Parts: sequence; structure tokens; C-alpha cells
Amino acid sequence: MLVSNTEGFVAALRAQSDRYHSRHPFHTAMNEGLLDRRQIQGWVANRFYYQENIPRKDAAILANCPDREVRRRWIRRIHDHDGTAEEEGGIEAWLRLGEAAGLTREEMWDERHVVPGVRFAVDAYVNFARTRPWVEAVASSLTELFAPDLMAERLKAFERFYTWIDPAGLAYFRARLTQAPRDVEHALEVVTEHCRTQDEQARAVAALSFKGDVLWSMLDAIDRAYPGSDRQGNG
Ligand code: AHQ
Repeated sequence: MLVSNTEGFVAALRAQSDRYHSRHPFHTAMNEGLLDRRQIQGWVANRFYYQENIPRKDAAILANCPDREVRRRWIRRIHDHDGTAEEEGGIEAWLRLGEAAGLTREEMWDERHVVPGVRFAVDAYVNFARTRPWVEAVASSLTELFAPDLMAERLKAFERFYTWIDPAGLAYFRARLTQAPRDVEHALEVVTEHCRTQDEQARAVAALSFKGDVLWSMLDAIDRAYPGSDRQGNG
């Protein structure tokens, strides 16, 4: 059994940044202030389907994970999104982002704006967590290695270019600036602890690559459904 080194493994995970959706034309247009109101609303309404499914993805990992120590920490992710008696949580914060962008809570919950490509990608992610070995599902969450830079860039762009959105609606992204690095620290501990052989490490990198495709294809579908006036919707 060939045991591969941890540094090389983590470097291979980090190399997936090349495929992260921060580089997608829809996100670069967003961060350059090029999106119009309808495009922002379409993105918020479609991303809500992703957000409301994250707790179910994480619950699938908990259900498959035999390790109490991992579960005790992993369950925080569900609280971060569903909220608790003390905290409203990320799903509520995303609904407020939608209201700040001119959407109603009802049209976010009833998924009327969710396009097929977004539904397929999100459902594929939840089913991945349900059916793959739990450590591979943990590895797939490591796209968040690259999320803080994107959140910071997005916050700057919204505050500068999309001033028609009440800045209070951006609270969701501010929360991710601290939650994502905490989540990543735990997920990296799990995968470096459990993925020792070259085969295990290759499957973890493949899981992260799959998740990169999930996020990328969501934006392909949103970009196609909400083309800009200056761009003919081909990304
Ligand atoms: O808001 C995001 C979030 O709660 C999560 C959970 C995590 C996971 O478990 O896969 N991934 C993730 C992401 C969130 N926001 C995305 C964004 O661009 O706003 C980034 C996405 C990720 O990097 O996986």
C-alpha cells in the first residue's frame, strides 16, 4: 500500500482552485458590476435552492459518518444554515438577501425561478453525499478553501456596484467569511487523517473536482437563463 505524503495531497486539493466558480464569466461579470437587476435576482433565487439543500447534504454526511468526534463538529454546519433557538441561520439570511434584492420569500421558497441545470447540479451534490463514502463527501465540501476570497470580492462588488440592494442584505456573505475557514479546517483534518493511500487521495481530489463541476454548471445554467443586455447569455 503506497502511502502518499500529506503536503502533496493538500497541494493537489488546493490546485482545484483553477476550476473554482470564482473564475466563471457570470461571477467575473458580477464582481465587475456588469449584472443588471434581473440577473442578480435570478442568481439569488437559484442559489437559494443550493442553500436550502446544504443542511440536507450535511445531514447525509452525518448519517454515513461512524465517528462521533467528527459528527459533533460537523453538525455545526446544519445549525449555521437552519439556525437555532439563538441564531436565525444562513437560510433566513439568504431570504433576507433575496428581499433586499426585490424578491419575495414566497417566490424563493416555491422555487418558481429554479432552472433545470441548477436543480440537477444541486440534486447531484446531495445524492453524492448520500451515496458516496462519507470521507469523499467531506472532501467535496473543500471548494470552500477558495470561498473566503470570493466572498470578500463579492462583498466589495455589491457595496460598490449594486447599491440598490440594502447592505443589511449582505449579512450572509459576512458570516461565511468566518464560517467557511472554520469548516475548511475541520474538513482538511478529516481528509488528511482518512486519506492515506494514493487511491484514497485520488478519490478525494476527484470528489472536489466533481463539486467544482456542480458549482460551475449551476452558473452555466443561470447565465443561460439570465443573459445580460450586453452579453447574449452564452457566458
Ligand atoms: O454559502 C455557501 C455555503 O454555505 C457552502 C457550504 C459548502 C459545502 O458544504 O459545500 N460550500 C458552500 C458554498 C457557499 N457559497 C458559495 C458562494 O460562491 O457563495 C461557495 C460554496 C462553496 O465554495 O462550496
